[in-house]
Amino acid sequence: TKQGYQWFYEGKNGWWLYDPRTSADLEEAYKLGQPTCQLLIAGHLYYIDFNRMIQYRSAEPRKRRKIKRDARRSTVTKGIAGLKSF
Ligand code: V3L
Repeated sequence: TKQGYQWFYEGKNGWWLYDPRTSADLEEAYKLGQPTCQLLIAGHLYYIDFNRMIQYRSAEPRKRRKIKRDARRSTVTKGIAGLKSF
């Protein structure tokens, strides 16, 4: 999330930013070259798959969301982690 990149997950008709703490954890795992990581997000364990660029809850593995790592200014966001920005 430094160096001008941010992490996003898919919402309805747009992208949400991850919360800053989760975003930092994602960036660290990504930079280490880990193929996957597991993160606690809002009290639920999520799997992140960096090869497929998806996230899903361990309890609901069929419900997947796309994720992306993208340049800071190139994506219009819905907000941060479910908090809408206007
Ligand atoms: N960070 C925060 N909340 C999340 C995340 C995440 N990375 N992933 C899922 N949730 P699922 P619209 C999203 C929430 O995939 O209107 C948005 O943040 C997710 O919240 O089945 O469709 C909004 O709050 C959902 O409430 O594990 O764009 C909300 O959806 C819940 O976890 C509506 O967004 C289950 O998601």
